[in-house]
Amino acid sequence: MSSADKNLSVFSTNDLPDISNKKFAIVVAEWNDEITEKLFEGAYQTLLQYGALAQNIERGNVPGSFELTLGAHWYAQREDIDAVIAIGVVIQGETKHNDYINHAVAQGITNISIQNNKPVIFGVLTPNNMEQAIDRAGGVHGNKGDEAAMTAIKMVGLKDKIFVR
Ligand code: DLZ
Repeated sequence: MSSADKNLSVFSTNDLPDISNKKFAIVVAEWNDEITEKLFEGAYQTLLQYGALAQNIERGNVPGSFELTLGAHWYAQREDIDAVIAIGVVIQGETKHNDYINHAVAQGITNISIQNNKPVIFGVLTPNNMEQAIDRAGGVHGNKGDEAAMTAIKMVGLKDKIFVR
């Protein structure tokens, strides 16, 4: 399915783990905040809906998506945090910046996830324009924040399944 056809808020919810004792951090880029606030809200509400406790969800803001990697790394280093969700929006085509930012953040988040041995989720929209961003921030294509939170939940569950006996 192409991403244009996918609704980001529709996912399989079979066999989800109990996350009532899991801690999550959500790192939010302030650039394009009219969109990132909606993504944050989607992620936050999805974690609550599937069993996370409000006191177990922390939020930290960073200025732009480029800083998501370091912000997420700081949270991921904390023993008590089980998963980190990085939220940002980089509009393609506005400046050359987007190539550098998108690649750096995607690579950075992959690296810190592996270094810290815990899920660090890429909740970053990379649309061609603002309309596509709106469509994926609670619009016709659902909410990327919902999908990022569900990914965090599933990865936390998989880690426990593999390592906790
Ligand atoms: C500079 C910049 C540009 C041009 N575009 C975006 C964007 O679309 N989305 C985003 O999250 N951040 C953008 N930034 C800011 C950078 O991520 C970073 O915060 C600055 O380059 C630091 O000076």
